[in-house]
Amino acid sequence: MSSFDPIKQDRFTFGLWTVGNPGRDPFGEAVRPVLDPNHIVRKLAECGASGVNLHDNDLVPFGSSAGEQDRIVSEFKKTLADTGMTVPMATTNLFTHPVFKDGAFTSNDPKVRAFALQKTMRAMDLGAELGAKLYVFWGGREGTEADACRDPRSALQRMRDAMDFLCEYSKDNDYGMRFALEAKPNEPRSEIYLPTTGHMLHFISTLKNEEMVGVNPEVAHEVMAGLSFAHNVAQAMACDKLFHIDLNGQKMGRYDQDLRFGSEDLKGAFLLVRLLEGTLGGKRYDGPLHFDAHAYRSEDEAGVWDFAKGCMRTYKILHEKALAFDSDPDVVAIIAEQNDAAIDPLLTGGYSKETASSLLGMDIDVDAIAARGLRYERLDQLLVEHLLGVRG
Ligand code: GLT
Ligand code: MN
Ligand code: MN
Repeated sequence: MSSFDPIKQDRFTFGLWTVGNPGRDPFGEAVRPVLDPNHIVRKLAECGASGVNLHDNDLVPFGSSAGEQDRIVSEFKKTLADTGMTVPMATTNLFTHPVFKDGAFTSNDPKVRAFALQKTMRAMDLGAELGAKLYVFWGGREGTEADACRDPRSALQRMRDAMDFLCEYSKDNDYGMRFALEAKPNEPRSEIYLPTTGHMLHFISTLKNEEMVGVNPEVAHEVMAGLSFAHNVAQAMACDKLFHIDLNGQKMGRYDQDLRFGSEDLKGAFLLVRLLEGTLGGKRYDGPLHFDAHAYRSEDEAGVWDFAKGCMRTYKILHEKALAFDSDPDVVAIIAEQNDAAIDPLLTGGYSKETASSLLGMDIDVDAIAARGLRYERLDQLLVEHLLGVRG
């Protein structure tokens, strides 16, 4: 077994809807049969994943009776126990049923908003029964085409009311859940409220139980918005709000591709793994590493497991590359070159009259600094050479 083969300790997870994606798209039918959730769990365990995540209706079809739900859930729990797999995260499908065609928590119709809360409370009960301590909210339909239909401030207030209510529901039932809000700029709606992780971070600061709520950034969604995924994740990590992460691959300017992790923008994937694993320093992310992606439409079931193994292997390979890069003496030297241990404390220690007068009295040779080359061409080439495997 090579060291890149995934093991449970790697904390890799997949959604039932990811490896279970049958390849349907707006222009074509499914190309693969729908897989049984118990089969998915067994196969994921064999591949080295540690857990599986789900929407309520990925496991229990919409409209099932209480008896059917009990039967499905008890068989699923047995499969989890047999394979040692966990369910770290659960979520609600608030986008497939036509009742949600104009949103769920933000709909203009209070009956739709009531149904969205009812469905979410029931899905949280299911998640809690399966042991999930993280609960994701992706507002897929929380948006507009005809933007004149509501004041966007009402949408934000409705979203806030829903989050405040559901935080209390978790507390009231002792579920011990933390919520992770997932942003996406568009698709399936023309505009989606709270379109990026940065928007979510501010929104969270307006909630009654803000300590319970963090983010679930997804590579594809920030790239669709034209942003650096690593920078968005860094901001979430810096304020201890990275509760969960959706890893995948995406080309800029496309629809939400949800490709195999690392299959596009390898440099971006490398910088992300370097950040999550803290190889440059700083706190590591220690939550689940979830792949919210699916296999190409060209694949049969065997290709789905190739896809799943590929996501996990690429993460582990990039982790090794990041360790090698950050311990490469040439890299360390370029990054250290601009350090100045005498000045740095003046800039990080906060304001005082003494610091202000030290700064005001400092003689800074701006022309010499401006004339100096920073050797970032060399640094980036070193990164490329590590990635291409000729260094490290
Ligand atoms: C859907 C979406 C994902 C979300 C899932 C959670 S569902 O596949 O595209 O980004 O994370 O609701
Ligand atoms: Mn996602
Ligand atoms: Mn996506």
